[in-house]
Amino acid sequence: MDNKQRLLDKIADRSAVIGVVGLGYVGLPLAVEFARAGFKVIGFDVSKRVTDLLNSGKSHILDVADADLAEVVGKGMFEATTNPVRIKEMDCVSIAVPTPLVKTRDPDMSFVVAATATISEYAHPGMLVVLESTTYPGTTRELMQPKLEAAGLKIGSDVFLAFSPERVDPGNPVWHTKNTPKVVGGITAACTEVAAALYQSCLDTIVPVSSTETAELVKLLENTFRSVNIGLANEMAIVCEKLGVDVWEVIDAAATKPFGFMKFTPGPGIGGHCIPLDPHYLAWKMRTLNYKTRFIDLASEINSQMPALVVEKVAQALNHEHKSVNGSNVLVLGVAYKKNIDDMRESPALDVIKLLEERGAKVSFHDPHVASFREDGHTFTSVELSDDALKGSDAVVIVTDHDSVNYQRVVDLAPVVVDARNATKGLNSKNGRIVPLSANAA
Ligand code: SAJ
Repeated sequence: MDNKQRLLDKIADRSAVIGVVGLGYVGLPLAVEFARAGFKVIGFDVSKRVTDLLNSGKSHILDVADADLAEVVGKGMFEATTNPVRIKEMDCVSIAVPTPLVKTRDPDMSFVVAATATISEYAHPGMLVVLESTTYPGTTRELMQPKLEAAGLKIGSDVFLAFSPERVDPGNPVWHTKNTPKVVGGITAACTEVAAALYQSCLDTIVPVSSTETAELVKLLENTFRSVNIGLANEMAIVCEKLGVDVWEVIDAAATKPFGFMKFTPGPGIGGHCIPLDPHYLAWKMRTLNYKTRFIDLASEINSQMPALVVEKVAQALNHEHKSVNGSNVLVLGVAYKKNIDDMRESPALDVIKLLEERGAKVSFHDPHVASFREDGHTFTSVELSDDALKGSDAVVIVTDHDSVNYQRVVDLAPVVVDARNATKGLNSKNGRIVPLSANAA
C-alpha cells in the first residue's frame, strides 16, 4: 500500500494524529474541530504561557469557549506542547502562524520559515503538511517544498503538501471554522486529495482547487476585495463631505439594490491583522514581477488617510465651539479595530489618538472590551463612561461602535460628538451637537 492510501485510511478511521502549529485565532478553533471529529490532536506553540493555559482547559481565543476546550482536553483528544520533537508523532500538520509585514510593508515570512524548518526536521513519509497562513502566491511551492525535499522526502508520494486559506472572521456570530467553506489546493493532485480528505473529516464544505498558487490567490482576492471596497466607501465619505451629502444615507439607499451591489461602510480607517496587511503580500509579489497593483496601493492610500480625516473633523467641531484642539479634553469612544471584539491590532484608533495628542489634545478613551493597551511604551487605561467624563469632555469621538454603548446617553451628555461610524444614526442631542463623518453638522 502506498503512502497516500495509508494516510487516507488513517484519516478515515481517525487513527491519524493531527498537529496544529500556531494556536491563535486560526489554529485553536481548527484544533478543537479536529479533536471533536475524533482525532488525537497535538497543538504546537512557541509560547509556554499559551500551551499551559490551553492544557488547563482555558481558552485565550474569543471564538473558543473554555467549556469546548476543556471537553477535548479532558477526553485526552487535545494537548498543547512547546516541544518540536512531538512533530514526529503527527501524521497531518496544519500551520497557522502569523504572516505580518515588516516596517517597509514587505512580507515577514520568518514565522512560516521557522515552522517549515521545524517540521522538515521531524517530517516522515506518509505525512501531510498544510499551510493556512495568508501569504503571497508561490510561498508553498517556492519556500516550503524545497525544505521538505531537502529532508529527502518526495512531494506527492512521500509527503503531501497543500495550501488552505484560513477564513476566520473573529467575533462573527454566524460563520465559524466548521461551517465556513474551506478552499484546498495541493502541489500535486494527490496532495489536494489527501488535504481535502482531512478537512472533509471535520468541516462542512471543502472546495478543492488545482494548485497551491490558486488557493493562495483565492485568499488574497477575498481580502483585497474588502480593502478596495472599503477604500471606495471611504472615498465616498470624502466626496459626500465636499458635496454636503450624508454618506450613510447614500450607502443605505444604494444597499436597497437587490443585485449587483454589496454594502461597505466608511470609517476611521481599517484595522485587524488581515485587511490592512494581506493585499500588500500580493502587491509585493507583483513588484518582483515588475507589475504595480494600483487598486491595492490606492485603497491603502485612501484607507490610511482616514484617521487624519477624523481628527480634522474633531478640530472643525471644536473650532465651531471657539476651542482649539490644543488643550481640549477629547474622549475616544471605542478603540478595538472593529465592533464587539477586544482586538487592538492595527486599530485606526491608535492613529487617531496619536494625531490628537500631536495637536495637543488631552486624550482619554473608553472601550467596554479593552481595559487597557500599550502603545509607544505608554499604557492607556479605559476610563469609566461616567456622566462627568462625558460632560467634562470638550469632544467625544466615536471610533469603534460597540453595540453595548448607550449612544443616546452619550449625545445627551457630551457637548460635541464626532461620529466616525454612524453609531448615532437617528439620534438627536438635547444639549450638544452631533458631527457625522461626512455631510455638514446637523
Ligand atoms: N471596515 C470598514 N468598512 C467596512 C468593513 C470593514 O471600515 O465596510 C473596517 C473594520 O472596521 C476593520 C477592518 O475594516 O477595522 C477589517 O474589517 P473586517 O470586517 O474585514 O474584519 P477582520 O479583518 O476581522 O476579518 C476579515 C474577515 N472579515 C469578513 O469577511 C467580514 C475576512 O475577510 C477574513 O476571514 C479575515 O479578515 C482574515 O483573517 O483574513
